[in-house]
Amino acid sequence: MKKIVLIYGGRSAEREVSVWSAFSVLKAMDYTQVEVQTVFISKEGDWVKGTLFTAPPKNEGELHLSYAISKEDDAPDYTGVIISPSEIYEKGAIAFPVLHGPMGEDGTIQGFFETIKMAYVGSGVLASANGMDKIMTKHLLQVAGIPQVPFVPVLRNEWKTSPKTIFDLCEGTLVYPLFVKPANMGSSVGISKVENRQELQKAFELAFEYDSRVIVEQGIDAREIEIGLLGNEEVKTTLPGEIVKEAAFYDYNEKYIDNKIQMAIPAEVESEIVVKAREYAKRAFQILDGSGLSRADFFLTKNGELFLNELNTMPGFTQFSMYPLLWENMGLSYSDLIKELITLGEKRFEVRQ
Ligand code: ADP
Ligand code: MG
Ligand code: MG
Ligand code: K
Repeated sequence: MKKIVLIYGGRSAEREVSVWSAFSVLKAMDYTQVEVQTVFISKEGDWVKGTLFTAPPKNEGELHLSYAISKEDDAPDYTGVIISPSEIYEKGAIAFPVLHGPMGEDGTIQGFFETIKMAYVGSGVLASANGMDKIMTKHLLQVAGIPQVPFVPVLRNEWKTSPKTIFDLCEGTLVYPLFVKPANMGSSVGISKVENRQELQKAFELAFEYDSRVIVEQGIDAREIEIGLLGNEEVKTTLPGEIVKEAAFYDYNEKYIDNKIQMAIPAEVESEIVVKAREYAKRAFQILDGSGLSRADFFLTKNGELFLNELNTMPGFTQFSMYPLLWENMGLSYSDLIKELITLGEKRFEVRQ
């Protein structure tokens, strides 16, 4: 039996998505081949040893869902034990960190796996850190010649010492509406769309609550299309899917809690654009040093201009999420996708040993 250590929850604001992703993954594992030790990371950062699954969970309760989402103490059946992170190590076992956002998707936990010499699913330290940081991503995409919207990176210290210079720089380089984002976040947390200087000021204040690095981007009116990536040094891409929008942009609640997003898979996009998007996605994955999986998110304007927005190294992974559905559209089922990700993680580990 192969041992999978499924790690979920996490300290980031995206904890809840992670729990739902983990639940889907657990249900789809092939228990004739594997057993799954669950470990959840609480809001406070405690590592809690959960159940050892040798069969799929029957309901979310088995995942201590309410405990994992928040420590509000409405989980009376909770029996987990707090462990030291290194206790997850077991020879031959592979970690599957279904964690989104800082302290999970950003290279920190990947560094920990490297340190204890444990195989793991997904990107390594460099790609995770690069993909999580919107400023670093943009710098790398620039080097790779991949089109993206104009942007201005701003450090908290610059903002504090000379806000007027920053306002002038943003307004001199970009045209309202602008998007203001913490560099190290995901799931729309801390992001604002702004129409004027007053809103820009507020948006900076909010974004700097989450990170000391903020990016201001040119807002554009565009369709959002996404490409799935799967592989290590050799990587495959999917046809694009589209996020069909109604609101100006999806905030965290709309995206994940209210489930308001509609998807079109495959997206109705001209074939030349599909070819370009797949090529840019691949190039981005390679320049960021991706491995395992990623979802490349693009903007597509009415004039057919394509801009890469970001690469998500641990995209939402529930059975209803874009990334697995993109692969399903290519003929790869959710359970086979999971198997493939585990194989890729093991291969990467062997190569690096
Ligand atoms: P996250 O990592 O939190 O998903 P994104 O950069 O993808 O951050 O931004 C979240 C959403 O905000 C996007 O999916 C899109 O709807 C909207 N958005 C972000 N940047 C822009 C932009 N420059 N122009 C138009 N819409 C944007
Ligand atoms: Mg993101
Ligand atoms: Mg996004
Ligand atoms: K990202």
